Amino acid sequence: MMQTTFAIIKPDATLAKHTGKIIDLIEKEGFEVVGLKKVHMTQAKAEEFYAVHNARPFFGELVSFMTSGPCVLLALRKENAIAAWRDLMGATDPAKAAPNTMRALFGTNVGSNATHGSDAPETAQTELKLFFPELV
Ligand code: 3AN
Repeated sequence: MMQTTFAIIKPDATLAKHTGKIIDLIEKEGFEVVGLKKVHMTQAKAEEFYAVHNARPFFGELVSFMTSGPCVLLALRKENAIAAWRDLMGATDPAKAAPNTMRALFGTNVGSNATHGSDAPETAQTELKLFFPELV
């Protein structure tokens, strides 16, 4: 099934100048980049985006990390894009991520882990609507 998922290249990766390498790997894996923008998220936007995690102990840390620099936002289209991008990202903790995944290659730790990807079709819709309202 053709799907569009939502991805973020997080501030650790944009500040380390890994944006080009990550997008190159995304395109080599057969994704079509159907939306792309670079934004420095406000605290309010980051809190809205991560609202599902607002009871977690690391919520404050997460919001401050996501607003610490620019993010590159992507809408990615491919067959089964949601699972395909999660596979290409690797596990949340870069130390546990499979070789050659985005988080193994570019992540530092469980907080600074280079990329985000929607985890389900409903989440992808919500996240795309939040950042790419013109596409949904
Ligand atoms: P994923 O992004 O792989 O779906 P989730 O949903 O478990 O992972 O975590 C959501 C976000 O919270 C991730 N971006 C991750 O970097 C961050 N996160 C998860 N666990 C921690 C933690 N223990 N400390 C700081 N940030 C965390």
